[in-house]
Amino acid sequence: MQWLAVLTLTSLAVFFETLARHVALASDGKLLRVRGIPVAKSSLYSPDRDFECLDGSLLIPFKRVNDDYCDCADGSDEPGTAACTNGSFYCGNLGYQATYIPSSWVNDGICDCCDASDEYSSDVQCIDNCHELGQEAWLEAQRAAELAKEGNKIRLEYIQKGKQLKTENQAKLAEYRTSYEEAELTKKEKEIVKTRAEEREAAALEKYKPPPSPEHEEEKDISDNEVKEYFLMLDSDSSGTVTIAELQTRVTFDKDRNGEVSREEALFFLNNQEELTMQEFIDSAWTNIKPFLMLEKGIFQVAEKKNAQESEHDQSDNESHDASDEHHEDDDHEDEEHEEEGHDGEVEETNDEKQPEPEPEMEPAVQYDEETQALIDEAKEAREKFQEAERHVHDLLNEMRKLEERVERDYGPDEVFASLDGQCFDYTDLEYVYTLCLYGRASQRSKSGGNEVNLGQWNEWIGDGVNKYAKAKYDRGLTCWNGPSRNTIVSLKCGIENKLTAVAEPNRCEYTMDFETPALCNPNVEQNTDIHDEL
Ligand code: MAN
Repeated sequence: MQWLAVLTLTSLAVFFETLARHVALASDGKLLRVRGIPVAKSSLYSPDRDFECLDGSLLIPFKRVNDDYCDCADGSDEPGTAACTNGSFYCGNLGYQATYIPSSWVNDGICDCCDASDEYSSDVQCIDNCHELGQEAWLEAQRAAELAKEGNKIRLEYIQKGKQLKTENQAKLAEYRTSYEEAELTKKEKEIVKTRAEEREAAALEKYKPPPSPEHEEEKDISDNEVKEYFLMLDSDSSGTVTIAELQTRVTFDKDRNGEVSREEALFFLNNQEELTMQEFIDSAWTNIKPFLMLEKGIFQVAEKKNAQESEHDQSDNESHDASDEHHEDDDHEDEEHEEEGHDGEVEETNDEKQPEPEPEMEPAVQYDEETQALIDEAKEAREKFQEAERHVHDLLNEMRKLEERVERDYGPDEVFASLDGQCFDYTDLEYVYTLCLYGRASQRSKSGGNEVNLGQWNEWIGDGVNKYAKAKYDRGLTCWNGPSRNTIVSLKCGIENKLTAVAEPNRCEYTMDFETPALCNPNVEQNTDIHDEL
């Protein structure tokens, strides 16, 4: 038994040491025992001279040390009795871990020191079990050392992966930065092309606009009541709010005229809200919507009306658009008449749209002359290319931000935690399944169903000194009813595999989690076995 041999040698050494701690040599050469003090303080308790209270407040004859009467204000004259309420008694605990207990515990009938030294004159029979405790502690220390050695192999792999990830991320980031600069340039170029194409398109479309007449302008102006009516028309399910989905059924909001109203387009009109009440609509959305509605009334109604009616007259109208440029003046005039019809048509359509109607026609059916159509197509293509370039810049920026965050993240010594970033672990108790995602979030889901509850978002490492990576804080979780937002403190220690081993909620909405990981198995660093060092 290897431990026995080691323990015996250690024990002998400690025994003599401890013996020395408990005795003082009197002038007659006799060993005088001074109870309750360690060897380091024995020179302060010399039987050859008066005793000076350790706080320097009083000098008393040595015979008054441990005479069961408290003389010193700091309790230092009675380390081995319970006379002073503020004194402390030193347990040598040979074979285990020396410790101090309050002097008031001396001879109180309870065994506090494992060597039984605190109950030297009480009725209780204490058994010296320091050796057993020492043996257990020694075994525990052995197990911890073994675990650290095993786990260390995995830790070294993590370090290798972590360093590799860091290099890769840095390289990727550099690439993204270059691509981003290029993408920005491309976007600017596409923007110039788009602006020019749109200018040409707008100029060409001018001739399709009705000539401004005061009467016409007045008609087009939209009164407050009409805004409300318009809101009610948009609110097709009469829910009291206008939503993105409701806007997406209206051609009016197809800003880029690509045949569909995207979520972004709908958000633009709803002032970046998912839905708006009538008042919010009037206050914040109307300003954005009005110009488009006016434009629609000015240009597109004719088309919609024409579509609806499919009149013979429209046929001839279309034909007239196909005619040569010289006839444009006339065409415009005809358009104007139809637009007015269209305006009437708008009211009809408005009423119609209160019922669940099929989606309105998305393509404006105005037949433009070839040259105008070509400019419209060109502008459309330029817009699409610009949007594509814009999306590319946006995506790159997102990726770059994510990577920057990763590159700057504290992955511990030698990037040991890097390969665990994003990995999640579960723990199930009677009521909940808890999930911990490293560098992500902690969450809780009731076993009886319901939504996942956010117990906190990764924040930072908060361990003390060399143990910085033994504790992590997750906060900004779901707000507790009538309380703060939920948060979780994770305690980490060495383990052969990554594992969430315990979860508790010591205070309402404040959680603790215990997590084992090979990332913390380092034989060169003190393992968490308080006793190991004391033997
Ligand atoms: C939920 C859970 C519990 C928490 C209460 C607070 O039931 O998140 O952990 O204590 O809410 O109301």
